[in-house]
This record gives sequence, structure tokens and C-alpha cells, in this order.
Amino acid sequence: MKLYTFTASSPSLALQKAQKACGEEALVISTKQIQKKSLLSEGLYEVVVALHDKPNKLTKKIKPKPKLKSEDVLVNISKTAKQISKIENLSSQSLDVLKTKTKTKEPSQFKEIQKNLDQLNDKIKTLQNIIWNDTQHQRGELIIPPEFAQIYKITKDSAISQTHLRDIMKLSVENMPSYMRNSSKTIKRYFQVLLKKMIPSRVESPIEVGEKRVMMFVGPTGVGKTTTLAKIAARFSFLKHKNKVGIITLDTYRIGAVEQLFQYAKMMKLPLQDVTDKADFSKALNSLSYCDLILIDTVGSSQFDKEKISKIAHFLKDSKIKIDVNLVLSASTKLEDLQDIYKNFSFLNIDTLIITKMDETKKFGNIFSLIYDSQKPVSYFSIGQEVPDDLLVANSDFLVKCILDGYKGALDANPSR
Ligand SMILES: Nc1nc2c(ncn2[C@@H]2O[C@H](COP(=O)(O)OP(=O)(O)O)[C@@H](O)[C@H]2O)c(=O)[nH]1
Ligand SMILES: [Mg+2]
Repeated sequence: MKLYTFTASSPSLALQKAQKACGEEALVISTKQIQKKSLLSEGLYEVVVALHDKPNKLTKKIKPKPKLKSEDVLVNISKTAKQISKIENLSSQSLDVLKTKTKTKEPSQFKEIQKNLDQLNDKIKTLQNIIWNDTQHQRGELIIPPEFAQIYKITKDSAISQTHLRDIMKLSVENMPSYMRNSSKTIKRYFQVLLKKMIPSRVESPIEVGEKRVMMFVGPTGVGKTTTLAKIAARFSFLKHKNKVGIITLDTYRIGAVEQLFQYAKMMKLPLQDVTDKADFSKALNSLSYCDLILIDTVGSSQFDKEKISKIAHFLKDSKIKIDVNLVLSASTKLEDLQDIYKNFSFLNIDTLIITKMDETKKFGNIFSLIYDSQKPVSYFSIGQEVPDDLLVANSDFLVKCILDGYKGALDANPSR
């Protein structure tokens, strides 16, 4: 017995080929689909037939076929038909499934498909992110589910404190509803809300009639106290509000310091008083009592120079008016130093934080951690050297966006100044 194989685009064509070549007495051994039909190519079916005759039977295929009795033909056809119908059935079943799928997957179904694809993409992203550098051990005992990998990485890279990162992850792992975990968008949204709720901010309010506001700017040297003071002076005197603004400076020792402020005051036509001792300070406050807002600049001090910081405390002590103490911090300072600065300035009773040089860094987790630990509201973000333009009224949304979307993304989403 010899086996012969024939292929064609349909089972019946393959069989016809086989019968033409081997005669109708050839026994069909198997029929199968060897290539699926696609948009670009026909399907391919294979029929294997067996011949009892000698090997040269096939070569004699041209000779006239022996006439089959009608009963034999019927038997042969039905046998083959059974085999073919098996395959046809199989292929038509899959075709039907395909047809019904495409028929019912009209517009609304496409959305479903799109959604599934999005989820698949998300999962791929997650898998990519799962190949992170640090081990589970370094992440502590907390097991981060794969769907949080991306957000974990972004938050960790932001220089946020390790403890805060763990707390945030733990909270999210425990509380995020399962339906939000399917997409990176909803996971991010959840994080955004969570981080926003963790830090306070103080929205700038207009000065009420009869209200007197006094703001003092303290902090390390070169963080931008004087520049920020000038920006706020411009905001309240002409840019956003129409208040009477006066300036006092306690930074009289440094060469050029008074001159810098004097230039700003002159440009904005604002009164400026320079003060060296406490008696002068009281006099200056009195003489500017007609102003709605008094801004006080101070000498910058290293966080470790307790003596200089105490001098500022001396001015604040026994003050008859409430002075809002604003600690000015640069966003480009690392968390450990920010914590030292806050700790050493905190005996001045810090009311508010101002964050400068947001434009000079790509990491904002350090600032987030400091605000979260201190729970002091942020009032302004300084975003450049330009006076008065480069100042943003603080909102926690902006800082959280800086962490999750980067500085540029946050700025694009918050163009108002
Ligand atoms: N890039 C950038 N530079 C700033 C910002 N704020 C202040 N500066 C610059 O930092 C330097 C020190 O600012 P200054 O106000 O004199 O700091 P101070 O010593 O704290 O009073 C100056 O060159 C400012 O122009 C800011 O938000 N971004
Ligand atoms: Mg200064």
C-alpha cells in the first residue's frame, strides 16, 4: 500500500485531485486543514489517499478510469463526504464564530475590544515596570501588586521619604477598590487624590477691608526670600490686588542686600524701611501702619547658625501684631537638609511654607515629604527668577502633578499665575 497526499483550497477540490490522480478506488486515509483561510490567502486542505496497487499505479493515472458501479460511487462519496463534512464543519464552525463575532462587534462592541486592548497595554506596561531595580526585600515587607509597579516607581523616583512611600503604598494596597485597579489611569487618579489629601495648602485670600497683614520671610541664604517678597509685593500692590504695601528689611549687614530690595521698592513705588534693632523695628511697623500688607525681609542664615536665627526670634518676640512667619525653602534641597532647616527654624513658629526654585529640579517628593511631616500649608511656589511673573499661588494639586506628571506636565495643566 502506498500513500499519496494532495492539497487544494477546499477539501472537495483536494479529493477531486486525488481521485483524478489515483482513481476513484483510492482509499481516503485522512483529510485535514493545513493552513487557515485569511484575508490574504485561501485556506489549504490536505487529503491523504492510499492505493493498494503497485507503486506505478499513480503514473498510470492518465489511463481511463475503471467504470464504477453506481452503488460503489455512492459508498465512496458518502465515506468521503463524511470525512470532508467533518473538516468543513470544523472550518465553517470557526468561520461562523468569526462571522458572528464581527457581525455583533459593531461600534459598541468595538469599544469593548478597545477597552480590552487598553487593559492589555496596561498589563504590558505593568510587566515592563515590574522589572524594577530594587528587590522585594528593599521594599520591606510590603508586597506591591504588579498593577502598582508603575506608580510605585514614579513615586519612589521622586525622592519622597521611604516611610511616606511605604505608607502611601500600604494605604493604596488596602483601600483602592478593585474596579480602579484595572487601568493605570484610574490607579493614577486614586494616587493623585490620596497625595493631595495628605498635604495642606493655603489659598491666597484678598485682604479684607480693615485687615492688616504682616508677612516675614525667613530661611537659608540664597533660597529666594527677597525675590519672592518682591513678587508678592507686586501681586498685592498692582498685579492682582490694589492694596497698600510696605516693606521692611532686617537684612542690613550684607553688602548689596538693601540695594537689591531698594531697587524693587523704587520700581513699584513702595515704601521701604531698613531696620537694625528691635526699637527701630517697632517704629517701622508703626510708620507703615497705614499699609494693608507689610512684607519683612530677613537675613539668610544657615540652618546650623543658631545665633543668627535667634536674632530673628528676638524681633518677633513680644510683637504686638501677628506676624505670619513664612519659611522659604528651595525645592532643589535634599530631604535630609530640608528636615534640618525646618527643625532649626521651627522655634520661630513657622506658619507657612514658600517653595522656590521649582524650575530647578525634577524631583518633588522631598518637598512633599517635608510638607506632609510638618503639616504646614504652602502658600506660594516660585518657578523662576522673573519678578513678578514667576510665582504661583500654591495648591496641592500642582505639587502632586509635579510628582506624578513632571514639572512641565503640571505647569501645562496649571497655566494660571
Ligand atoms: N531659578 C530660580 N531662581 C530663583 C528663584 N527664586 C529666586 N531665584 C534666584 O536665586 C537667587 C537668590 O535669590 P534671593 O532672592 O536674593 O535669595 P535670598 O538670599 O533668599 O534673599 C537670585 O539669583 C534669584 O534670582 C526661582 O524660583 N527659580
Ligand atoms: Mg535676600
